[in-house]
Parts: sequence; structure tokens; C-alpha cells
Amino acid sequence: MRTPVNDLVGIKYPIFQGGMAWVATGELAAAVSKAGGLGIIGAGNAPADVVREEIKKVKSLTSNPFGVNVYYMSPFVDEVIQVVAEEKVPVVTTGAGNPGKHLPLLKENGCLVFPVVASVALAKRLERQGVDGLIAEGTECGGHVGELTTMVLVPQIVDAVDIPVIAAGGICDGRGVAAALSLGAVGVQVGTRFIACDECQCSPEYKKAILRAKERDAVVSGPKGHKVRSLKNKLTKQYEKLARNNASFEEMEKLGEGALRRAVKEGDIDNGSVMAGQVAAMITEIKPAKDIIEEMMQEAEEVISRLNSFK
Ligand code: TUI
Repeated sequence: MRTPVNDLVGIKYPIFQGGMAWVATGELAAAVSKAGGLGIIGAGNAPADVVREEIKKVKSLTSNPFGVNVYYMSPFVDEVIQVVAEEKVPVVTTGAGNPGKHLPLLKENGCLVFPVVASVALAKRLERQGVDGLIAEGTECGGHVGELTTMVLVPQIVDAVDIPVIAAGGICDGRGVAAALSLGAVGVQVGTRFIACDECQCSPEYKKAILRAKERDAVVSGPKGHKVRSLKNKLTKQYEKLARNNASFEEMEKLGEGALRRAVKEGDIDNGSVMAGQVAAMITEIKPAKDIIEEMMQEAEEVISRLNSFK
């Protein structure tokens, strides 16, 4: 399946892997890129030298295009952008902020820029600023959430801009790919599905928590403006309790400190933040990135053929 994004980015399949902080290391990104998708390193709050090491890891494992997701609430955002530009990373995705001030440097260094957006207003502003494409992320996604669903957000952004739109949030199989293309997207971003993947370096406990998740387990909690979707556990219950008691923003923020690292690295899935999208309930098996991608594309093609037979 070829869409305009395959040629723009130089990938076999129109699938971006979500740039998940702590989870999306060089190993995962390289496996996805090797398999024909776009693997993406999640820079999260990591310092620039750590991000450079992950970039070097990907470059040593594959010559295919890959990306780095830059998290705009990181204290190291300027240094990370500098490294990404120096390393001429083929694709830069951004989250939780506006990358406008960094666009000239990134463009000078040949980086394609695809910001993640959750609103039509920001999508239009970023198109005017000259980004190459957008990732429209619906509230079904894991981690930081916006308000609109993928079903409602994607077509509105597609109608509002003239640059390629990638759909994200709630996509883990070929049905989701076909649905995203029906909404006018030219590709998909898939996060949670790639956590339950052989090459993902996160703790086995995190992967197992995803396999066990049921349809209402991926809940939204956390401080106002910083709410994230994660699997229900002791931490999310504590957040809910603090919210009921009108706890201060600072108290809520404190509870979240280091929580993602605890779940991903230490396997503490009770007190850590097990960020995952609503699709967690649809994931039942850990497999190689290549199988995930090939099965997803095969199923999407079958769905599209079935739809064509309805004429
Ligand atoms: O960023 C995400 N997802 C995330 S961030 C996160 S939390 C984290 N914790 C520890 C280390 C690193 C990260 C977990 N998941 N998604 C992309 C996204 N960005 N969705 C919505 C936005 C967004 C929101 C506001 C983009 C821009 C924006 O404001 C822009 C402006 O106008 O300033």
C-alpha cells in the first residue's frame, strides 16, 4: 500500500511508531524502520547526549529512515533539537508544544517535521509556519491526551490543511488503518501495539499489563493540563483520590515524578505510570515488529477489498 507519505518519508509502509518516552528506544525504532515502517525514538525528558546515543544506535542497526520525537515540556528541548539537527535525523515529530521556533534549524538540516496536534487551530497555525505534515492524535491514545476522538479530529484537520495528515490514537490493527485512510489520513501512528513487541526494551511486567488490559482499563488521570491515559492501578487511584480532595497542582505533579520510568524500567506496574491507549484491550500477543506491521498492512488491504465488494 502506497500513499503520498511513503514517498515523502521514504518508507515501505505508511506506519509511524509512536515516540513513547522511555519505551521507544533505539532498539525498537530500528526494528520498526527495518520492517518498513518509521521507527521513532522517544526523547522524553532525556538529556541531549542520551538522545544522541540512541540515534547512533539506530544508525548502526539500519540505514532506513527513522525519527525522533521531541517532547516540548522537557527541560532539554533546545539541546535535543540541536543534536537532532546535527545528526540530520530524517523525521522529527513533536509533542506537548509548538516547534515553530526550531523549524528553520530543522529545515536547514533536511529534517521533515511532523508535529503531533490534538486541535484544528494548532494544525492550521503549524501549516502556516511551514511544517511538512501533521499527526492528528485522538483521545484514545496513551499518555498525554487531548479531548477529541480520532474519528472526529482527523477529518476536521484533513479539511483544514493541505499537508499530509497521519492519524493517531486508537489504531492497532488493519481495521484501524483502513478507518484512518477512510477519514482522509495518508498514514497512521501506532504506539501501544509496539509496546507488546519483542524488540521493545521495556519491562516484561509492562508488556504483560497491556496483554491483561480490558476495555475500560486505560483511564485518564493526573494534574489539570497534564492528564495522561494509563492503565488503572494504585497510582491512578491515588490521583483520583487527590482530585476528589481538591489537591493542589503541585501535590498531583509530585505523585507523577519518575512514575513512567518506574513502570517501564523497574516493572513497578502498581505504583508506576503504565501509559497505554484504549487499544490495550485489543492486544493479546507479544510478537516481532515485522509481524505486527505486515499483519496490519495485510489486514488493511483485506478490509479495503471487502469494502470494495459492497458496491
Ligand atoms: O506528547 C504526547 N504524548 C505524551 S507526553 C507524555 S508525558 C511524559 N512523561 C515523562 C517523560 C516524557 C513525557 C506522555 N504522552 N502527545 C502529543 C501531543 N501533543 N498531543 C497533544 C499535544 C499538544 C498539546 C499542546 C501539542 C501542542 C500543544 O500546545 C501547543 C502550543 O500552542 O503551545
